Amino acid sequence: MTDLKQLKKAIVEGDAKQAVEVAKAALAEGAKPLDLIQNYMIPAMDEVGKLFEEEEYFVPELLLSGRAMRGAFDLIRPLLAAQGVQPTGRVVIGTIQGDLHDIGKNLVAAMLEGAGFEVYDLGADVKPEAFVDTVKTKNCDIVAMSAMLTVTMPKMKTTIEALKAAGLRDKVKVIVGGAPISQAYCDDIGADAYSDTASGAAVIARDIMVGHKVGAQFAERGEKALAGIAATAKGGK
Ligand code: B1M
Repeated sequence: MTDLKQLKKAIVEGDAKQAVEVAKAALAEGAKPLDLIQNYMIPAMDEVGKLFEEEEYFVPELLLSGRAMRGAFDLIRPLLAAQGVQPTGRVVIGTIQGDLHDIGKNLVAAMLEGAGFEVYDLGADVKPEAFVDTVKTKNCDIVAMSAMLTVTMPKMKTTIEALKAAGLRDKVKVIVGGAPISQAYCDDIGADAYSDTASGAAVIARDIMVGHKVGAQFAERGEKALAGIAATAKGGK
């Protein structure tokens, strides 16, 4: 039986090869993808952050740990998304301009895919105009923004302003998250919802689709998708 503590250790030590090997073995033995993420991989990155704060780790170590996390996560991602449901809605997601942290954002994107959303992932360091263009061209229902740096957090507000200027603010709901973000900040910048976790963001996105007040088409599409998920679950697939 694989010792999952080795997964955490490999990420903390920035050993991508070992992280991938342990994750692969654990999945082959039937470990739950979410268990790996929530109980071993995220705590590993928390420890890396602590070591950085204590000046035991510097940027190169952060990069190596980030790469190890990514390697294991790339194995898990398809498993989270493989639920075979029809699209619940369309989401454009990205880490805001000036911010290169993409691990948390990738988790949110994977959870949204797992919840049946069509996800347009613009990556990290995303300009407000890129969010706006994607909402327009892909007819998105939700804009999801992640931020990890206090200095660049205001770009969330800039993005919301850009949506307003493009006449799109009433057509989309905006969800925000990331370590320095709070409900108070969400309210302050005029976003619609805040979540402190990736899975919470997916639940909120689902709620938005079924309870959206702006247009009936949101509720209709969301209800259909949820019915599909319920049917799939009943069939034991
Ligand atoms: Co940097 N970094 N980093 N970093 N880094 C932090 C964020 C920091 C807190 C470390 C510290 O000082 N303790 C600090 C920020 C301080 C601040 O502003 N308050 C910091 C700093 C200072 C920096 C640099 C400035 C360092 C430097 O160069 N001197 C630099 C900035 C570069 C830039 O972005 N312009 C920098 C660079 C980097 C790396 C590139 C080396 C690397 C990122 C690699 C990558 O992402 N590909 C890195 C890393 C790895 C970290 C830490 C160690 C780990 C971040 C992480 O991936 N966490 C981080 C310390 C820490 O977090 N403890 C740190 C795991 C991830 C799963 O959590 O992203 O919080 P998180 O996501 C969570 C929730 O927040 C939520 O869901 C996820 C899981 O449930 N969530 C959402 C996230 N987005 C959401 C969106 C939602 C909803 C929920 O709705 C849309």
